[in-house]
This record gives sequence, C-alpha cells and structure tokens, in this order.
Amino acid sequence: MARDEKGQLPNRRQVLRGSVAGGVLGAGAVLGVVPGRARVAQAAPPTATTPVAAPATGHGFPKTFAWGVATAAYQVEGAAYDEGRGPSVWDVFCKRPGTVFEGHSGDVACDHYHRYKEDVALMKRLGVKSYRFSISWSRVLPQGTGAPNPKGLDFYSRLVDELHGAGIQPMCTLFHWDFPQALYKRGGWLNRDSASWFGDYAAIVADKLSDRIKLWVTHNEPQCFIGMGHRDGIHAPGDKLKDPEYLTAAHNAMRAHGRAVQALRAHAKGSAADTKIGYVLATQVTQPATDQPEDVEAARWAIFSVRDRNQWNNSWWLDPVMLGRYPEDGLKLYGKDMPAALLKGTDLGDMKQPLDFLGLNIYKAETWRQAAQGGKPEQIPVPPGYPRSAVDWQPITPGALYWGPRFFYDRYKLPVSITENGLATRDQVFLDGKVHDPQRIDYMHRALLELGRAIADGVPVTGYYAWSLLDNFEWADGYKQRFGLVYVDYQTQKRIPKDSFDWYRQVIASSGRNLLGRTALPATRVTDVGT
Ligand code: BGP
Repeated sequence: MARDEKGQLPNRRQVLRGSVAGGVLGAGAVLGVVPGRARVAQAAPPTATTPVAAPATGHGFPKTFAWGVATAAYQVEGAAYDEGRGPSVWDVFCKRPGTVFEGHSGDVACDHYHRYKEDVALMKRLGVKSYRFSISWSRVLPQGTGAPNPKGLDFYSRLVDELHGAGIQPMCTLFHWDFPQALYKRGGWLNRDSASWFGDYAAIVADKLSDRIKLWVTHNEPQCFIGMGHRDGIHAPGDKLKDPEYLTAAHNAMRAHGRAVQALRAHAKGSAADTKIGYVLATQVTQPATDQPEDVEAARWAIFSVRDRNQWNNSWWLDPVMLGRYPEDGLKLYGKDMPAALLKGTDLGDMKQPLDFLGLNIYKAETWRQAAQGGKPEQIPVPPGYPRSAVDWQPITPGALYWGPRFFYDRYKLPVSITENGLATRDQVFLDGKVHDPQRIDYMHRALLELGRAIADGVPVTGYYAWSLLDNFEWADGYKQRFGLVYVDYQTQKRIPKDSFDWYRQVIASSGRNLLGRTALPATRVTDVGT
C-alpha cells in the first residue's frame, strides 16, 4: 500500500492519529452517543449556533425523507470505450503500473451501462425514494468541451426515464472525479478556463435532463479529486503539486462549482423553486468526548479549523463556497504559499452561489475534548483493537451522524443531505448462497439512530444515501473493498442482494420506525468504560 512522505499509511480520511490514551475506552466499545443519556442541548445552555433541542422522540425521519442509495459513474458503469466515450484521467491512471490495487480499472466495473435496467429494478425492490448517480463528463463531451456525444447523453436520459418509471427520484452529481483527459492535457484544474469548461458542461446536461432531474450536485468531494489527485498523487491524475499550485487547482475547482450552479439555474427547465442544488464534501467530522459544553466546543473548533497543510479540513472547501471567503486560520497557515492573485477580483463572490442543500459524505468521526482548564482542544486517539471496517481510515463511530449534521448546519445554515454513508467489509458468498453482512447492518443501524436523533434535535436533514447500491470499483483500492448492499460477482456480473439489502428495505418501508427500540446501543462514550 502506498505510504505518505512520513512513511505512514495514507491518511485517507485522516485515520485517527497518535498513541493510545490508556484505558479510556474498552476495545470492543464504539465511540458514539448513547440514546437516553443527557443530551448536549439539555446539559448545555443553547448558544447562538446551537439548535434548541426538540423534545427527544428518538426518531425524526419526516415523511418526505429521501431514503436513497448512491453510486458514481466510473465506479459502476464500465463501457469505458463504448459509444464514443472519451478517456478520463482515471482511465489513464489505472493503466499506470503500481497505481491501483492489482492493476484493476473501471473498464468493465459493474457493467451498469448495459445493466442499468436490472439495477433500477433492484432499487425498486429496495424501495428507495432517490438514487444518487454521477455523469461521466467525457461520455457526454469526449473532449471535455465542444460537440456533445449524443449516445452518451442518451444513456443518462434512458437511465432517468427508467428511474421515473420505478418511482425513484434522480439526484445527479455532475462531477465525481473522472475529469476528461483531453482537458487535463490543457492544464486541467490549474487552467483558469476549467471553470467555464465545467459551466458549459453543466449547461449541456441541464438542457438535456433538467426536465426530469430536479436534484443536482456540482462536485463530489473536492478534497479527494484535488487533494488526493493533485497533492498526494495517490488518485488520478497522480500529481504531486506544491502548495501554491495545489491551492490554485482547489481555487479553480471552487470557481467551477460556482459556474456550474449559475449554469444549472439558467438552463433548468420548469419552476426555479423545484431545482435544488448542492455541493458535496468528504466531511472530516468530530464528536465531543462528553456532553460537557467545553468538549462540544472543542469538537466544534476542531471540525472547522485548518490546522495542517493537507486537504483534510472542512472550512477551506466550504467557507469560500458558502460564505465567500477563505478561513483566516488557513490563510495564516499557508502564508505566502497562497497565491495573492487568488484573493483579488471577483473569484470568491463567484464561488458563493446560493445553494439549496449541503451534501455530507460521512463515514467516521474523530473524538475531541477540551484538555485541562484553560488547555487546548485535544484529539482522543482510537485505542488498539477498536472496531474498524475493512478500510484503514474507518473506525466505527456512529456519533458522526449526529454531530456532523449538527455542526455543519450550525455554521452554514443550510439543510443537509447525507449523500454517502456506508461500510467496507470483506464480503463473500456463503455456503447457503447468500451474502451475510451483519457488520454493515449494525453500522447502518447505529448511524441511522444517530441521524434520527439529530433530526429530532432540530437539524433539517433531507435524505440519506447509502454508499453504495453495488459493490464497485473503489478507486485506488480497486475491487478489494466492498461497500455495496448488493454483492457483485465481477466474473459473471451476477448481483446478489446482501442481508443488509433486506434490512434496509425494511427500514425504508417503515420510514425508519423499526429502528426504534431494536437494540439499546452499548455504552459508547469514552466516559462509559467498563460496561
Ligand atoms: C467516497 C467517494 C465514493 C466512494 C467512497 C468509499 O469518498 O465519494 O466514490 O469511493 O468514498 O471510499 P473509498 O473508495 O475511498 O474507500
């Protein structure tokens, strides 16, 4: 596995750092929040940024809640060379030796391009209300700009029709990392024109599909495609830019987001009020070690501070887009490495376009507390043996689904949608022909209980999209990691719904009500050792 410059495992989602805090947490316990224990809003006086707690019902999923599943084009479509699709940076990256686990690529993936009807039928059986998918930019525009490829656009048109036929609302992500190779050759995100390239692409997609798509996302996780792709070099296109260039690429990606929002609003058909546009972050969530207000504020400080020169912070990627400014601590940290030109002109205003929701991809949380009185916030490390998924960066921390939505809503005041949440496991087909994945069920159960609690405490959450519908091409991990509710045999393309598929089907059918009282969460706070 690739290691970073310090010789450590790559910090995919900021794997919790540091040494063990002796005995603060039993290894089998899970960092999270215990329903029924004192809630923060009860323990602490509400502050200007803290929503006042609604009476705790333990469940808050509204009738309109978008129970969903998510995928992304390069991870599931395959058909990489079919019907006029142009190459993306991922096609090229995968062919470079040593980049992706065992040389895997998305050439075939789940063959969703040819099997989309079967996959939509699976979603219908699952009962999801919404499906989040992404469009391959280079399938629609093989050169990234210029003449569209009608066959590429038609594929998405047929997919959207199929979804509507199944009563499933599409949520379309314009960009989920597969940047057109032709535009990369023209400078990629370092080229200021990248903003208008992306805006023009958004307009073409809106012209074709906005009569049937009302939910839009511009970028998925800019931290990953810019940070991991252009700074760490462990994702496509595999560049290792120095900070000034890395910050320029990030800046242009956020300008592109602004352009795309403008283009979507200008080209969307139907009533403007029906068009809902969001931006999706790879969130780095923190949760407080206890309900005490000082720990809550330590966690809040940590979630929005820019402390290290890497992409794993939230506010560098959100403040410009939501508030029209870069965070002060980040500007101080980068100093002269932040090109002064980026702060001049109208760029920041252009990035800040009105949005309808903030998309949060939430997989885990760090735990923070205030040290001794007058001390600084500090992170509590994950103890040895702590529960983890099959990926290094994912300790099991369900409290992320409470504190993440709450902190992000407090700061940006936008409704949030959980655009991804899920667990990687090493699934297999058992002797009985089924795929049993109790860990995924337990993970999602805990996560949804916490999310329901956030809603009950007043955070507007519009939907939850499980990552993922299908096992798929997990980027540099290839097909090693399985995140799906449906198992995919990549040799035969046979789909086998896992146990979690049936479990989620029942959750959706009951609008989340059957989550109640099923299990009491085990003691999960760092202060609850020994239970
Ligand atoms: C998110 C991506 C998804 C998916 C998921 C799983 O960052 O938006 O595309 O890949 O993470 O994580 P990973 O593939 O990095 O293990």
